[in-house]
Amino acid sequence: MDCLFCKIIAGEIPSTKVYEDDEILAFRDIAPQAPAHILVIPKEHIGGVDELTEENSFVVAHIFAKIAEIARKEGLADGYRVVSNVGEHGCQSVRHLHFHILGGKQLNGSMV
Ligand code: DGP
Repeated sequence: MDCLFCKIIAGEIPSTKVYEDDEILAFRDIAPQAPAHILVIPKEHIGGVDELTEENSFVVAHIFAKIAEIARKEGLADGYRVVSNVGEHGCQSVRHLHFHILGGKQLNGSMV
């Protein structure tokens, strides 16, 4: 499958890893939009939030538990934003489920 994030998981494309276990990988975004900008992805290929089901969504609970841990380690005690873009209207550019952690500065209050 020609998926950029699957290639990052396989080590075919280098990344700056922040956290990894059997189920998930967290790495720094190549084009950071905040002082801290980390992507957290499942190792299983799931296209996006729109491909989550009762069968595969257990990994999302794990991802969010680790997001809290990662944010603490990154020193984001003052807060941060977790975002998952979905599909064309959501401006999703990589069709592999991912959650952006954005922080390290006062973020804009507007969501769109
Ligand atoms: P989205 O637009 O929500 O699908 O986010 C995709 C993000 O992936 C975007 O913020 C930039 C990031 N990205 C794209 N290519 C690479 C890459 O090769 N390495 C890393 N670390 N991040 C990438």
